[in-house]
Amino acid sequence: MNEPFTDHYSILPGRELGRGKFAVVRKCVEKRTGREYAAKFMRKRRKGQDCRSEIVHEVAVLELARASERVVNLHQVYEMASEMVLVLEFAAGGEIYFQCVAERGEEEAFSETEVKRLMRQILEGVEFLHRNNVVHLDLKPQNILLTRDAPVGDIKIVDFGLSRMVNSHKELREIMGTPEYVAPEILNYEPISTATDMWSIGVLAYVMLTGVSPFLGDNKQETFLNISQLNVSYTEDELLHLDRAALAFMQALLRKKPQERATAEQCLRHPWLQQIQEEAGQPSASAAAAPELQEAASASSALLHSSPEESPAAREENEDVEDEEEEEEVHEELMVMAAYTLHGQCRHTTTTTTSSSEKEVLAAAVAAAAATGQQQKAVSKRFKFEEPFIGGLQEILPTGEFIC
Ligand code: EBD
Repeated sequence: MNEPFTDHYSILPGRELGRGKFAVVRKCVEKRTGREYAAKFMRKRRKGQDCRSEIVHEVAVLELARASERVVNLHQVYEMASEMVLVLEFAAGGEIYFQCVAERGEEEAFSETEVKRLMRQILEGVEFLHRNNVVHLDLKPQNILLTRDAPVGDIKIVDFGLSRMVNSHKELREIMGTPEYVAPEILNYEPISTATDMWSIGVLAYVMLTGVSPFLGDNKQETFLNISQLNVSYTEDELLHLDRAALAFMQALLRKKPQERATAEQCLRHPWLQQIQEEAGQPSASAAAAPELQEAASASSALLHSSPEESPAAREENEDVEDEEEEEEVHEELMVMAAYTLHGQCRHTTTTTTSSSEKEVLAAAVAAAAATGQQQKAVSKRFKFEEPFIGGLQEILPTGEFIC
């Protein structure tokens, strides 16, 4: 399809749905049918490198995932000289992010019953992806959209810009993701697997249920340290009113060893998700549904402590200095570890190589944070409201923008 996109679609005026460094998402209408879509405009050249193949990868994954209702549908693709346009299903409800950070007890925040229904849908999507050897690697509330918001609709998983194929013959190691949601193995430059997504699902469940980001520190180093030390509190006020099965669910996922985490399939059979229709506050089904998950809670509790009020004295934020150039500001918090990926290679080449400088630099950063002293405690806290929020789209291919 080489006809210009604008022959067939009108771009609706008004706010962008999302924006990243190399992509803009806008609402549009197909002229022939009057149907609404979201058009994702993606630049093919980024930092002087041809990144067309990465966009093609994203398209391929979306095509593969056409069979799943839980993944945003790809309608058409247009290729122009310098950009490609992915015409995607329009999800009118937007990101679940806003309901996650809404004040608890208020109208806008999800109830536990709602979270269960949405989490089940998210797991259905992730189970589909994993069954097809796709790992998403950037699961977070900004990448889970709703078909409508009142009443709350169904979920659609979006943004496959960081996704990868995994298979048993080839090891995949990379450093990427969104700090609050990355699994410990990413920080350690250890192999990535479907379990890497399951960690993010654990973080997602925590955030959806409480509005608190469990590993968020005052800066990335602290966040990474909280993750690698499994500094997470299961005694926050926000967790106390929850079904205990909800805690067990999160604890089955927030485990350091990937092989110990529950799979998407196991999660779907977890007691917490068995009685979707039940009233909020009612006790959950018996443990019989997935006995293999029951030990998780006790096994990990030894590692956990409640979070202190203190946050460490302000240290210099030495990150992101390399990211001065081009285009709009991008939400800092959502950025991937720019500081650790400064060399000039395309990230497709970062698989399997040993003793990568990335690994060393990242390990050094985590060690440096540890060395500042106060770090044996959890420093998790709420979302940073003070930071500007720009449309919700993190940069597409965040690693790429530094490496590509
Ligand atoms: N906010 C966003 N998307 C919306 C709306 C509000 N509808 C979409 N934010 C958003 C978040 C992540 C990405 C893009 C936009 N319907 N369909 C889409 C958006 C497809 C995914 C990242 C673009 C109402 C991506 N891709």
